[in-house]
Amino acid sequence: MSKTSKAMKVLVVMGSDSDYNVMKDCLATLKKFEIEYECVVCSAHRTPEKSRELAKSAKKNGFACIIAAAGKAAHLPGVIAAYTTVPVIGVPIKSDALDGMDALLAIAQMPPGIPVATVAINGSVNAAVLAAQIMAVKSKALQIKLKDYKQELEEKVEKKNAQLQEVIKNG
Ligand code: RP5
Repeated sequence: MSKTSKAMKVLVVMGSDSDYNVMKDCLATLKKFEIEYECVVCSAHRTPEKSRELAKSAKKNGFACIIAAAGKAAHLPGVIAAYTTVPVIGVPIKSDALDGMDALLAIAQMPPGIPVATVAINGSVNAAVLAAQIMAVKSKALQIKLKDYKQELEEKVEKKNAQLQEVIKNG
């Protein structure tokens, strides 16, 4: 599916298949930017060896960026970041008990030297956009797509503003 280049893939890792409902928007956004990705379920706690292997092989497997999503005691993004120099973007997934604050803090509060670029709770779209922006450093095509994307956002806001002005005028 890639229109970028062979070494411009994103690895999307989810702590559970139950994270897919949030992460499907991330995948859709990667698709929109025509970024090739692989998406796997892998848990830092339930499949620790797989987490290590995925992280350690990410660079040689051609991944330019890793997006890791997890809820609750969300150690997955940090554990992956510990094993690789590929940039890791963490997505805290909202769960019932603490509304995602648990995952947000677990993902964001990394020790110096091992960063995880943390997006908002359930901010899976931004994870994809940030991955695109990281990869755009080496891709003119992606730079253009990102510029178009921002233009689309601007146009949507202006359209909503125009509609609101009508409501205000007539209300
Ligand atoms: C985390 O625990 C997962 O990322 C998920 O958000 C949460 C619940 O996992 P399941 O019990 O639904 O598999 O590790």
